[in-house]
Amino acid sequence: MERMYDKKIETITRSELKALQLERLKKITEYAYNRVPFYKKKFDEAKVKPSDIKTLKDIERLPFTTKTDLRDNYPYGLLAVPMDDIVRVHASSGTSGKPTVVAYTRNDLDMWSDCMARLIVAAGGTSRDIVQISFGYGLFTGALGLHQGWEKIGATVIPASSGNTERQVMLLKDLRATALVSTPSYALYIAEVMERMGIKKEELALRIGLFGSEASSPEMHKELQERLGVLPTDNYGLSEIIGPGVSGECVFKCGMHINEDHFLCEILKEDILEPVTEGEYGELVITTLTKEGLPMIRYRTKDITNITTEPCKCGRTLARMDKIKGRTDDMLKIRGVNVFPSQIEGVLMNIPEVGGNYEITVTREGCLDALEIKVELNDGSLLTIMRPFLS
Ligand code: DLL
Repeated sequence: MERMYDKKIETITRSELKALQLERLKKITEYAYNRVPFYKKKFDEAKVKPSDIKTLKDIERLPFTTKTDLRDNYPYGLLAVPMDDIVRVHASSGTSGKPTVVAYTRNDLDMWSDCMARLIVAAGGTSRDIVQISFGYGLFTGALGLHQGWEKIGATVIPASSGNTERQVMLLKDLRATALVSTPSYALYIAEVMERMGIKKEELALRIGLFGSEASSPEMHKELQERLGVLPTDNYGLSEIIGPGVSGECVFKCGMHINEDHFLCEILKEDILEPVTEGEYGELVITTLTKEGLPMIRYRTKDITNITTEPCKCGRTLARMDKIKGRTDDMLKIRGVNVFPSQIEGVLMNIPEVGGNYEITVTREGCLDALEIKVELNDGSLLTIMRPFLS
């Protein structure tokens, strides 16, 4: 059996897990209903009470929550605790100019680090690793999320942040990093810069790479393996739910194990939002079962995937979700940043010289995604904006 961070939960029987999930679902619905006026109103409108939750299937009676709800209640309207109990905020971009703000209590941060620690160990991480975190530190959940998880397992963390890629390569080489954490496209870019600098992968000590926050294909993973000498694994999450730490691949790389004792996942048919049969693709909807600061009931991620509960070779019984196949909306992820075309439109339409038509194209610069925007001006001429907002 593989090494595990929390064997008791990671190998729990499906029936014990379901019982635990039901107990927690009852508690969190009660908690959200009593503490967050937004949920009380939504439940009342849907004519459902927390006491109606008697089985896991009863979750289908609860109303959904969306990114728009977070935006409408910006910045702290959905919090279930007084601000005094909040110890951290993060944010991600929303559909308007305002970011989506998320907040954590002390217990939320502990739960988050435990979830991360499980995924890190599943991906092959150990206390002996020296890990370079090349996600941007700041409001983005990626860097601090992974950072706390690696520290929790006792590894050595290099908080390199992103950018200044030649320096990243120097740090990887000189500080003898054995693990790399970044977006998959940035890892490929690091490989490209390393090759340009005339440094061979054999000169590095890298052995594993935890990549996430954007889609990566098996071909991309093969390339990462060849060019950086790492065993790459994919990990998934979103700020509204916790950040990274929702699910991640084990070394067998056959789907991302979900931390199901904290995140109850449903896959719903895209158009009618009703459950699919196991294995079918649909929209992932997540309910946080233990989060105190910002509980999320049936949050529509808009991400498309499927879930299997078939046993995994690693011995974990936690269900696995497939790589994200796409989105049900038009959100783009460009270099780890969520970009909504409507945000760009909002900016363009406030410029008096700009006419009504524009075209957004996602292009490739080496291994990195980039945006190009063609705008029709009022005088009939065409303006091309390359790499808007990206440094
Ligand atoms: O990207 C959290 C994260 C950080 C996950 C680091 C993994 C590693 P947001 O910025 O809120 O949070 O973006 C969430 O990114 O709804 C997906 O559309 C996309 N996404 C995240 N991970 C993956 C992945 C973080 N492994 C949004 N594959 C999500 C494909 C991903 N898409």
